[in-house]
Amino acid sequence: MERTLVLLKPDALQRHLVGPILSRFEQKGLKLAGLKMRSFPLETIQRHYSDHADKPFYGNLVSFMTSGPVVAMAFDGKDAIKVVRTLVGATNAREAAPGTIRGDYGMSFSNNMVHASDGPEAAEKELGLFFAEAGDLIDWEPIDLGWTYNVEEELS
Ligand code: FUP
Repeated sequence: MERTLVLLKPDALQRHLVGPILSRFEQKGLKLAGLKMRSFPLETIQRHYSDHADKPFYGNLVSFMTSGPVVAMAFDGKDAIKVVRTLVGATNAREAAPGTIRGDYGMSFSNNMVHASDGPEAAEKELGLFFAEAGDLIDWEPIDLGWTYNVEEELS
């Protein structure tokens, strides 16, 4: 099982898309392991996007991400990082495939509603940034786990 970080960006909240987007992940079979709405401190957002610090769009990206509240979510699942990235779709929402979150709900490159960790290293760093407090992340067992997966082939 893998754990990954998803952020619903300020545009997702302004456009009342928190419920529809969260539903996509839940309905896929991913398990919610953490959920938090905050106006995150500038420093948290800067550290989150530190890989982009030298890019021309970094300033606008950080301003956008601190322009309103963000919903941080952690999801568990087999290959969760890749599964979530596939559900989210291409960065430019205008080019994202129909059926993906960005493809279905967005028209913008920068206001693209969702962030999702792009690999195990990023997931570990980002989960540590947004779910740093004790009790933020919860291990629990959904009763349908044995129906969501094939127990012998996928869970043992
Ligand atoms: P993604 O992994 O799809 O979230 O995209 P990136 O990590 O490459 O970029 C992070 C965010 O920076 C994107 F969601 C949108 C923004 N961005 C720009 O505004 N302009 C660019 O040229 C690239 C990224």
